[in-house]
Amino acid sequence: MADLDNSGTLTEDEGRALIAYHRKPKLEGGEGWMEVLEWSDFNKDGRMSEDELVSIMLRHGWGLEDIDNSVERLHQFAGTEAGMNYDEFEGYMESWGHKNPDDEEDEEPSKEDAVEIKI
Ligand SMILES: [Ca+2]
Repeated sequence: MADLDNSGTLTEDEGRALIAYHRKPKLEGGEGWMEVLEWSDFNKDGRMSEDELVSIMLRHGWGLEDIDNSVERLHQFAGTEAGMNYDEFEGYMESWGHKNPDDEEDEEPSKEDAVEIKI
């Protein structure tokens, strides 16, 4: 994953990028899916690859069995060998029964507004 130019070795820049990737603050949960995809997207190609999925899951404490299942599912949704684009990632997340927190946030203010009107 870190070998961005597929040269078989890590350049200094690639090494630094890998270290930076692993030092990034973890996601706390509740992030929108676009943010999750961007967090994982090491090579910034707009897609979550198998390596990137494994990395983000390891980093967030998932077990190997969960990671295996997720990788298998990634391959069902990924449109290319480079991984899932946002639309595919959305389908992947929905297939686990997850809802995008970004969508829920859009709905919540309207409920609060309704309460305010009653008062
Ligand atoms: Ca990527």
